[in-house]
Amino acid sequence: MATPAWERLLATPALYRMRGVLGEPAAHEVLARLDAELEWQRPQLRLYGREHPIPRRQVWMGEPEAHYRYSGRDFLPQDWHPDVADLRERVVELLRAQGIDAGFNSVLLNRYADGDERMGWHSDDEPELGVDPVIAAVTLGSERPLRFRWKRGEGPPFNVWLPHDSLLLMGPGCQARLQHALLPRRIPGLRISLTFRRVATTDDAPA
Ligand SMILES: O=C(O)CCC(=O)C(=O)O
Ligand SMILES: [Mn+2]
Repeated sequence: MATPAWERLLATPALYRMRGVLGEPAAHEVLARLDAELEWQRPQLRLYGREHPIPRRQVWMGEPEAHYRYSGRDFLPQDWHPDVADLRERVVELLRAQGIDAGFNSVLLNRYADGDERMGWHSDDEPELGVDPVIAAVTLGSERPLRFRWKRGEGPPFNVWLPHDSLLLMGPGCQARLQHALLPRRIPGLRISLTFRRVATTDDAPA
């Protein structure tokens, strides 16, 4: 498959977008299969001492040793779905062509049924992601903006629109300097995102 072009959104920290990751009809077929075949979960999050269901559904997937701690919970990964395993290979190959050795061993899949479902402000900077992680996010389905804001007010907040079948690369520095959120918007339609990560495993050498 031909390699589509990267668009540079920011040079420092590196923020890049690519359209047409899988091409059609593959991208729509993968969206439909992931929606139908995954065990989508809505875990409870503890916020100010109270439990709330998260405003989206999610699946944690990856290598068996890729545990993930989130809001005080330990999530065990589900086995790779074949489409997600293929997509990981595709993303890793696209990044390798840019000289980035990502080594993703896991992915958080988020399922937003419509524009009411969302993810709040955060950086992906959990300790198990290591120092200065590279994160690659594939969007399938409804196009929505991912909103970014600078932690130290270096500039105004900005939107990155993520169309169906696109890939967003958050490179070195992104998590340290920026937060991101998928805010509620009056945009109909299902959206699934896959944020590929490398989490430290018990096999990794101690830091
Ligand atoms: O759905 C998105 O594009 C954002 C997901 C995200 O930020 C995450 O999984 O950490
Ligand atoms: Mn994130």
